Amino acid sequence: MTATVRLTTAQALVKFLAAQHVERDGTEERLVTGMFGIFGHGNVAGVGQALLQAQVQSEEGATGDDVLGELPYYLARNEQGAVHAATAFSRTRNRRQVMAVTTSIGPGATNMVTGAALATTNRIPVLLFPSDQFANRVPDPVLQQLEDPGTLDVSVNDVFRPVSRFFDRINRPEQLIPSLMNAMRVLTDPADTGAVTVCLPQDVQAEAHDWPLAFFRRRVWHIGRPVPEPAALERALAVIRSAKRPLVVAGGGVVYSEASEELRAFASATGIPVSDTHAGKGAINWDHPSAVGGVGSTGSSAANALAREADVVIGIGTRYSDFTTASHTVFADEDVRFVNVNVLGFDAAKHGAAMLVADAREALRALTEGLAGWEVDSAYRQEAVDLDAAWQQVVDECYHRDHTPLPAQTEVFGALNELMGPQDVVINAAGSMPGDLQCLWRASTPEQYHVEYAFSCMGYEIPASLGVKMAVGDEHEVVAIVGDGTYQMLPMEIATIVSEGVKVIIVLLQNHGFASIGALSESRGSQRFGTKYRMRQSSTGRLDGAEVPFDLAANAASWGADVLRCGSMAEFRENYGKAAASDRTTVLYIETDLMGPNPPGSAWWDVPVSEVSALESTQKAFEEHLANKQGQRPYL
Ligand SMILES: Cc1ncc(C[n+]2csc(CCOP(=O)(O)OP(=O)(O)O)c2C)c(N)n1
Ligand SMILES: [Mg+2]
Repeated sequence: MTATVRLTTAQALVKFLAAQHVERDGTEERLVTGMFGIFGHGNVAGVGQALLQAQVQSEEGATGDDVLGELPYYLARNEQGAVHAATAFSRTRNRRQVMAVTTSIGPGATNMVTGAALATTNRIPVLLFPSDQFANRVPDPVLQQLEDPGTLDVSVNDVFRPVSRFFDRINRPEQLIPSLMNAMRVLTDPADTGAVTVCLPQDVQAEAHDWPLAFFRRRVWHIGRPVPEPAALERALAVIRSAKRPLVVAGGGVVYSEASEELRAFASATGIPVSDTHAGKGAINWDHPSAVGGVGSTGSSAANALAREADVVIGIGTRYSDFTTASHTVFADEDVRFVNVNVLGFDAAKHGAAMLVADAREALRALTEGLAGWEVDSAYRQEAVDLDAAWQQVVDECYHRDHTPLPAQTEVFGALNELMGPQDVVINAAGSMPGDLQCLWRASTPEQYHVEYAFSCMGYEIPASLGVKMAVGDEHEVVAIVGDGTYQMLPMEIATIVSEGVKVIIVLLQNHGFASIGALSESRGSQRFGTKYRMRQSSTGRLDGAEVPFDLAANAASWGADVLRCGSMAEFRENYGKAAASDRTTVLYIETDLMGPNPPGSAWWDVPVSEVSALESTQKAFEEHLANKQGQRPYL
């Protein structure tokens, strides 16, 4: 007879998660290291009871088949923040380890949808357990249940389907077995990974079942490194060997595969210049002779000049977002061809590429070996070096502008870049900051640069700083840069950070509005309408009165952080030193100029402009838009 243990579904869930491990390159560690969450009636007596039992049993050193194992619990303030923290943790661990999130039903569950979409868009694993309405339907409709007169087989949790790479609902306890096995498979598959959502009806969580003990055995999931197929490798090598002006685009896949050394070796041996995306920044150190910085809409003039004339683009671990291709304009050579290295065939196939469906590290080794003896012309090598040197002068100017009366935000980035160590982490996601950071940040390691620019979600930064800090530990500073707009959207995880005794540095850039969307609005003819935080003025009826009299620094202090107000760049630098020396979470508050100046742009971004308009500003912007669209094309 099969040996079994009688546990609730929620207890079985915790016991299973505590037994999962992961292996890559010979290192074994826990796969699921903890669970964030917020309890409500949907999960307090099910998952909540199981987490408590796990804690009590481990405090008591209990032994026996019904011992659940350790799964630390972290109380978040907002479910969206919980998912961001978990996602940032996993990204920092290069997708080797994950955190889970438990929520109640209804709004607690749907609050996670944005976080799930962010994780899936970024191809980062995160494990979500939204609670769900009763599977037995006896007390329906329960508090927070959405009713559909046309079907009883629907709940708000169905909105997770398109934003999850794996979705399931546990309507009977025994369904947990195949569900969790598949959940672990997806979490640990670099090609398939993203948000994994397993909905837990509130009655089923608390229901007992006799589980086979084998379900809970110590299990190791292996993160693979698929090698390139020999014929595909030959095809890719032939394309590269025929190139006169090749350019690498290094994406997040290089970082997650931990292939920096191989990328540097490939670049040094072949002389091929290497540009990067947000997720790939630092994969090659900024001062490597082949590094030319960020490419695309907010890229460096060096990378974009090379991209324009590249005859072969070698994309490694990139999704080719519109910011990377400058909306299909930056690769301008009529006959440009692509070689794409990616674990996911979907990405490898983009732009009619010669596909190498493989792990970045394995593929780079094979390409370097296959190209032995081949390199680009020394004139081309030198051209890349010269272009980068010219761009580095622009970076220095942006870092040290001495702009008055308020500093430009690029001066803040310069100070941080100079003050932070190579293993410290800078975090950002939305606003005008990612664009500046992509072209200005000098990343010496991939760990240093954590900008979420697939979903570019305002509010990611503060919860992400918690997840990153949990991943990197106390020796490394973790610095979240947030705009005033982002701050107002999701500041509350500062309370979680403080209550967990975690130390991060938050740099709050106050410019009383949207520098980003304001500038975009102006350039697209919409005159910065609705992009400033101003009082509604009765004479105009518009939001163009005085600055709104709130004090975000005082607000940050109210969550329990130390706050240092910085009246100048000199004071900012001095206060960064204080924040770094402190063991408490510190907010550095600084007012910056809403109007920049920002770094000079060298590529376009396609944002549609109204084709007909009664406004002259819009008509003019539409003409410009049409002219810019001329350079746009499919890559076939
Ligand atoms: C959740 C979310 N809502 C809306 C947007 C669109 N958006 C992008 S940047 C931005 C304004 C950000 O303002 P702030 O944080 O002050 O940064 P700044 O633009 O001033 O640099 C908005 C609304 C977004 N990226 N994310
Ligand atoms: Mg702002």
